[in-house]
Amino acid sequence: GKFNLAIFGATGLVGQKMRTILEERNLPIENIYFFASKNSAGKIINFQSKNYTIEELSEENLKDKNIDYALCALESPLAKEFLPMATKYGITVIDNSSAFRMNDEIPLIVPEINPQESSKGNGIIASPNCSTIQSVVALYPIYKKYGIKRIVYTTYQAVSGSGINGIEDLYRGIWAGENNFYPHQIAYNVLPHIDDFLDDGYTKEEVKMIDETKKIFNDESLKITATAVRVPILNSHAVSINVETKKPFDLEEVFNDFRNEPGIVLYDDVKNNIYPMPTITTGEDEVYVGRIRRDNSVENGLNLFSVADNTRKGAALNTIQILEYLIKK
Ligand code: 2RA
Repeated sequence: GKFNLAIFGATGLVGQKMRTILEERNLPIENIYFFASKNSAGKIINFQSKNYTIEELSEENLKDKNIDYALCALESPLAKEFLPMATKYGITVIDNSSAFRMNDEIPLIVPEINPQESSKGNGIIASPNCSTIQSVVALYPIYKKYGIKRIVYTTYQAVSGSGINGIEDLYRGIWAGENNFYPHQIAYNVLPHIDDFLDDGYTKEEVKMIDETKKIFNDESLKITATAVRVPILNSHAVSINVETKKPFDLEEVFNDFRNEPGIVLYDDVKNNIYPMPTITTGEDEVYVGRIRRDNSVENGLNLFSVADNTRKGAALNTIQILEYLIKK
């Protein structure tokens, strides 16, 4: 049936993308409310050719609206501040932020993999980090059939992962050789530095990929390492994945496994220069997988390359697919 929906953080890049995708997918929405910070309150935005006034996200503005679901595009600190309160008013929140992902009571959901977990939790459902989502979607057919011992991730992440600030810094770098968001100029450069560094020399982004992969597959035995790199492209993340399976595999069979997996486009015909690229995936919903080849340096080794639109499947679309699963139940 119809339901009342809220977007928390409606004016940021992910919040705007949530609105775009909701326009595309025509969910049975009764009423929709757009919440943002105080300085965005009062602005008008258009949705399904109707004008809506953005409201400041506050308990006062939430409590009497009978909202059923909220898609949260807030940064983590604000998500921590507002989401527990929102669930007090019976709102089920699907959260794109990293605030609650590793909380044992909170399910971490990729609809292609573990949708059934979303019925757990206390009203908050976490959506994984963008680079994690496109990696586990690509790995799922392998995990299901051959088991996985070890994963090595290397990412090539677009500046849109940092929102509007990242996009502006790329242009600043191109036009003026300057930077004031990233620690160094990103234009004509790569930064092996996404999110904060930890004492062990890893970044939080790398730890997110490691911890979230284990939680989504519900498999703490997985051996995983990651290197997350910011690259000077506007949109779509790419991830080079080296994986060691438990069981032996036949490469032709692996190609077929990818061919039949929902949410994946097998894009691999290197004799014709066909392989996943950000210019192909931007604007698309699926995770594109290619460069599939055996890694002969280890037993049961496989290399693959996963590319996806980090603001769609990596963020807004994944939260909306979780919502679609919940309303169908
Ligand atoms: C990034 N994955 O790309 C992080 C957050 N979206 O910056």
